[in-house]
Amino acid sequence: VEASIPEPQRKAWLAHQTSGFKDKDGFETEVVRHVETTLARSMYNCDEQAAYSACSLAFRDRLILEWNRTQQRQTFADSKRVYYLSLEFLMGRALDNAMLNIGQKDVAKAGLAELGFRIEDVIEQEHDAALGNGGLGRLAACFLDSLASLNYSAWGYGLRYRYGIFKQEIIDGYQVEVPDYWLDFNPWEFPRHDVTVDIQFYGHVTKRTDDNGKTIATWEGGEIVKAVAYDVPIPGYATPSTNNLRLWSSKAASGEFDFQKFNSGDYENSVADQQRAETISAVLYPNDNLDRGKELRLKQQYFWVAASLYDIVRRFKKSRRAWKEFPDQVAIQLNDTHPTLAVVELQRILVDLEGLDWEEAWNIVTNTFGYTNHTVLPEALEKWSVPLFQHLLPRHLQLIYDINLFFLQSVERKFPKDREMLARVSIIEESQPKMVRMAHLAIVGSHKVNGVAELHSDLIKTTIFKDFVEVFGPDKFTNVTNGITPRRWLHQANPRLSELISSKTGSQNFLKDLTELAKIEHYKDDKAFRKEWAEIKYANKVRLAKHIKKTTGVDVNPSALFDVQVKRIHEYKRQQMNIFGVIHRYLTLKSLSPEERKKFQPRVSIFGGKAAPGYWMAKQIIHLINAVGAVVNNDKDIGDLLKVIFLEDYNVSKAEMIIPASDLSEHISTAGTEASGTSNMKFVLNGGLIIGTCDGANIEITREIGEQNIFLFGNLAEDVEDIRHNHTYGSYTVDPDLVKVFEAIEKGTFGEPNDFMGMISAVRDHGDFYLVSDDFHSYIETQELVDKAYRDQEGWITKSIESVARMGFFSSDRCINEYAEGIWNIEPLAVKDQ
Ligand code: GLS
Repeated sequence: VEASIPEPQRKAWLAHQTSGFKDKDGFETEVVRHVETTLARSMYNCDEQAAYSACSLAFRDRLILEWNRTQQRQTFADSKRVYYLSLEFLMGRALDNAMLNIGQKDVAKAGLAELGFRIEDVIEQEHDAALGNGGLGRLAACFLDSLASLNYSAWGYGLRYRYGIFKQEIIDGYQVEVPDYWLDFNPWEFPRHDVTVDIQFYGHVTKRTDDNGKTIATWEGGEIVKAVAYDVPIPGYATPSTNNLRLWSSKAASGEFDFQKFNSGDYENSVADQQRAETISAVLYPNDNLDRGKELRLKQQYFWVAASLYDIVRRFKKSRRAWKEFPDQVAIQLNDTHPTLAVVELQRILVDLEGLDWEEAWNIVTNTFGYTNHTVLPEALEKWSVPLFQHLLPRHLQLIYDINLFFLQSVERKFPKDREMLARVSIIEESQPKMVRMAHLAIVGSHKVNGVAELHSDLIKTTIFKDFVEVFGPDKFTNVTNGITPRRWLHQANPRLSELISSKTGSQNFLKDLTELAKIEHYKDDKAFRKEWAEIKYANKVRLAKHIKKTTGVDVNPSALFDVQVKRIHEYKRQQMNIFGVIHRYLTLKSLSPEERKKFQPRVSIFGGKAAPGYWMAKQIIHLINAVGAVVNNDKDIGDLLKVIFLEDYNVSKAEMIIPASDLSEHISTAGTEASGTSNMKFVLNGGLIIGTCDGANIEITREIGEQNIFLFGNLAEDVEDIRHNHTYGSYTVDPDLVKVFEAIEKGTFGEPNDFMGMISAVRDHGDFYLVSDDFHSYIETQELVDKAYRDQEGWITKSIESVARMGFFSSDRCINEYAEGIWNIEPLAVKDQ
């Protein structure tokens, strides 16, 4: 294309392509142009929403130019690319991130001010892109930021849900779900109506033998749905590299609607096909750490995986390389088992469509894929019923049986006559009905399997995947401890802290190499530094207190200890233990004289998080938190000594406000249940301390920051099984302090006791699977240690500074480099030869 542009125009065009605006005037000109042309409004009629839209469009223009150039350079370099397949990308807001990554937030701030807007208000107009449930989806978003920032050639592939995770409203103390229609105006996506793929479902398979005696399978009939690509540019930080996130949207394959039906008067059914097709990408399943086995979910998975693989294979074929080079050009990472069908689909493409031999194809497949496991919870391990598979994807089921046959034959050779081993590792579970075990398929189809924190990676090797370690040897299994992007979780969320740090480290380089944070430890005794450190935390708490006042009407004192637990509501994460602890504190305070009470450390207990709509117990937990708040917050005896707040609709943008405002955050899962956790890293990076169990990444955080800087408590993972066994078969008594908490609830202190009996009886009558009672005493004791430590403000500030200084390890940049080296075998593309 360039060659056909006359030289003067080409030069002008190239000059235009330099990233960023020349100055604030250049930025303003673009904003005004977008208001008046793209949005067709006059500047006299430009509100904050329009300013947001125009500002986003102006930045998007810069991004897309860099995006184009990055894609050209990557194509030209023709080196290996990684494809990150994830059903969830919890991106949050894009504008602030784009401005910061391009390095022009200052320009935008000045320009917007001249146009009469505060940049904070403009940023606030953006609707979160909430295409995920929790940690797993946010991890994928952090990875995209790191991949671009480190100049890796990488694409994300996901689904463009019309409805992301629901919006949570709290009405009378109960969670109410409201649909999240977020696509009204989304300047950050580019529809590619020319990039479409036809995806087949249902139908049947016919087999014939060709002239060479080879069996040829053909998948015929069924229905076709069209996948349409939507591209989202992903800017790297302080680099021109701009990668792509491609999200697929489903459409009816046969145009708008059925004209025949329409003409014959069947108006309603004429659009039925279209609606049915569009249902596939309509909604994100709102479950975290839970598999529900619904047909539509399997349809989503195949739709997305098949479209993505078609795209990847098409790109590879353009290079005209031999098939055996595929794994040298392509690495595909399976984010959990959700995209595991990609293993089967690639085998199908190679064998059925491209005519490769089984062995050769399977070699290519297994060298291409890597699989990340994100949980050991049995209820989250995906299984699909064989009859459902047979109906929806008949050819894939045959291929799975063949993959399993060859796999089991190899196991048999290694472990002759061990029928139990065969049954345990088989991809097919011999249940009624038979089930396809997706994790087994993912392991068999990948060359590397990784967990997401050291403890978790050890646990998968000794529990759920133990047999596979024997089959494949230990080298196939590895650990890559999760990380978070310091751009969003420090620079964007906590600009003042980021600035203070850069004033001491000498540059913003720590945002590219987080280990440079170590330099601030030299200043931990510097008076002025400490003072500013504390002032920043206080200012962040004031901002959160204002939000609390605005959204709940409750006044909280910013000088109180802010104790925060924000994450999905789940029994294993034990928000119930936290609220029982709060009740215990309340009862203790009530039992004291006003004089004695004054000795207590004032606290604000802050909760936030969504419950899956069908998760009854999680909803009960939310209700109890709100019920306790309603009583405690209005108790004159208590005043500022204790407030209990439930923040509605926890999401990425709220996290950016809440996390920098915490003194203490809670990561208190039953040991061995939280694979990693990532908010633990975000809180510490923002100078908050942690109370937590020896679980997930808490353990490595402790190792990095030092035991004196974290409040650990509770039973260890290695003891959990025995304790559970004792609950069932031995003597079992509930912790006496917890008994008092239950009595208070049952007396009706917090409203109708029956509303909360599920939570109580889970502990008292149903074996206390999550060890709430076993850990309660050490939890309460450790909270007392926290109070004591917090009263020593100087000591607390030292802990806070030391912790931040030692968090370098937890950057998602480190994490992505480990994947690149140990799993994908790719190197960054130096920007100059990109
Ligand atoms: C999760 C785990 O529960 C988290 O501990 C982990 O940090 C996250 C990312 O690895 O993955 N698994 C899951 O299904 N949802 C998660 O958030």
